[in-house]
Amino acid sequence: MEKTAISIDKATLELLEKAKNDKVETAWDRKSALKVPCGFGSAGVCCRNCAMGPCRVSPVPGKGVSRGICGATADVIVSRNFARMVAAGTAAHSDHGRSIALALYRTREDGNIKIKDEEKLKKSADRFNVETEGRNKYDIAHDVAKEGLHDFGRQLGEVNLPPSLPEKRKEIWKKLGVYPRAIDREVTAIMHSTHMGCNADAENMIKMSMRCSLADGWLGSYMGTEFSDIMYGTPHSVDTEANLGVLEKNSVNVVLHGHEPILSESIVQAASDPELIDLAKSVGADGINLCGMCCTGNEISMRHGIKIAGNFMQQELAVVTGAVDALIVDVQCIMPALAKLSQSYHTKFITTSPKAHIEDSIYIELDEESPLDSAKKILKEAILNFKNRDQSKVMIPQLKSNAIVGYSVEEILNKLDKVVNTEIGPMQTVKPLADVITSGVLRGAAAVVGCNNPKTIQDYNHIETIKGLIANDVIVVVTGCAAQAAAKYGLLQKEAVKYAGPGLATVCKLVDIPPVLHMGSCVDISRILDLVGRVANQLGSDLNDLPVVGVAPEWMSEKAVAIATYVVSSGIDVWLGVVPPVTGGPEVVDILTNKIEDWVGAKFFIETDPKKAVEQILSRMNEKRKKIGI
Ligand code: SF4
Ligand code: MSK
Repeated sequence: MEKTAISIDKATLELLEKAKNDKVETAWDRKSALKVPCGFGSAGVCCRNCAMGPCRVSPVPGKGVSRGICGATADVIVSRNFARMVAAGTAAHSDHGRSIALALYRTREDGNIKIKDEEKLKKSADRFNVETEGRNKYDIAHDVAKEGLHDFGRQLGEVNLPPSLPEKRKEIWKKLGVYPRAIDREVTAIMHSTHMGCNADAENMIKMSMRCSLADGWLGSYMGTEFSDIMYGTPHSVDTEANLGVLEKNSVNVVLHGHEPILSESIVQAASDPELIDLAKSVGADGINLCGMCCTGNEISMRHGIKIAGNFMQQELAVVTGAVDALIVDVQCIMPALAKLSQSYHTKFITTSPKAHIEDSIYIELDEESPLDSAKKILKEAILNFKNRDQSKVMIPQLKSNAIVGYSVEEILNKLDKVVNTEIGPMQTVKPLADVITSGVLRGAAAVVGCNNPKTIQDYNHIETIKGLIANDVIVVVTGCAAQAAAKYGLLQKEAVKYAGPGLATVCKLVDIPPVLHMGSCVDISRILDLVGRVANQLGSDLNDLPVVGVAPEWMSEKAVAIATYVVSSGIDVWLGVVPPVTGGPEVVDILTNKIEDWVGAKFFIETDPKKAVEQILSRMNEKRKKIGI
């Protein structure tokens, strides 16, 4: 494995060289221009929640200024900043969930968006207490959407938490006072309590963060996934390819980047329109080559096998290839730098969401009532831009890997069913999975998730973590940009079984799966919660009893902070490979890495060395197995 200070990805390194020659800058250049990051910001001890400040208190306890002008201590400031990160992450995921719920409400027999998975709709109707008997599926869908939307702003009564959530866990949350009340309410509660002159109690602030994050994981994100599956289909395993080598020299290359599948699904639909295909041919192209990036890439690859162009730190490099005719985005993780960069090439940088206007981009708003019409208009822009491509500026790295993506919970159960229930027909239970864990064939399971971050060597932490875990019989599930790192390095192929320990290799061969399973985008971490919850229910235990962990080796976004917090609050230990801005608050650090375990049975581990993180994970799994006698 090639390892430099920047990336282990050869396509990235080749294109960074080209960027240098083309005299354009990337995030890595801007990072080095910023030199040393601000020590106060890094430690989380800078408060600008009112205009008496900003107040920067000492990150070293007992040294320098210890309180802000209002008297807020370092721990109060750190905990409030942490809570605001969780609120922002929850807002982003859950607003995505809200868009999806509204799209479900707009589904029609003759509309652009239809119901694809009726079985999942019925299950969803069941959990929302919506009548299904003798009813039209669109009427059911509209009622399910309405019930789901009520949980965003619910003022009275209880939210509809999924059935996979063990009762024991709900009791823990109730006792601790972190049971989520409504999605928007928890975000608002944090924004209120972190206003000047409100909450000044670090422990209470962390509990508020936990409650808010739980509304993200088990409500907003969960609905985002569940309703997307109902409309666009529940993913099943499908072959694809990954890395920038998926761009094609003679096709109209369109890269879709962002998160919400409403845009990307419409573009996928539009790309098969014969008129647009003819238009592409009329401008001299072989056809339309759709590729995805970041979580949109995960969404469309797992439902259609659309190729993955790369992960977060490669978004600018896609433009640097000179071969992308349009980079089409919606929301989240989109670098504003793309606008200026695109002007150095022929790429049309097209923004589509009123939530993410970017100066100097081409803005074509996605009409949510009629997304297919907007998608065709956007795609036409891309096709007509093909003729402006300057072949002398084109360099497509000849690097891509095969991958299998699309392991939804349903697909994992299908695969297990094929092995154990051939005689009696499908059972759709997690018992076989629970059995291989309790018997010790598998040591445990790990979710490796999250972003890229130029503070780490791109993809190095992801790959080292995944390889270290599978070698030790830990089955790995991946989402987000970590999933795309795994895809690029060939870890999502069945051949990757050569890196697996003997127990995991046996399971993979028997079930016919790779040792690393692609479960989707950031919101799809709800699929992982669902799966772990089902295993816990199967064993009559709680999530914290299982040898299961979460790892975010290269995280960067506020969404990742919300995710990590709901995963820990759900009873699953989380390893962070990038230090979060909390180190200036000793009480906050103690709560997150120690005390929280007494509350919920899991805690945060902060470890920037992936090899050490793997050792810690294995020993924690062994401890857990011993504790529950498996
Ligand atoms: Fe400073 Fe307090 Fe205002 Fe924060 S809220 S900026 S610590 S005075
Ligand atoms: S896209 S949140 S960089 S995983 Fe979901 Fe990747 Fe992280 Fe964005």
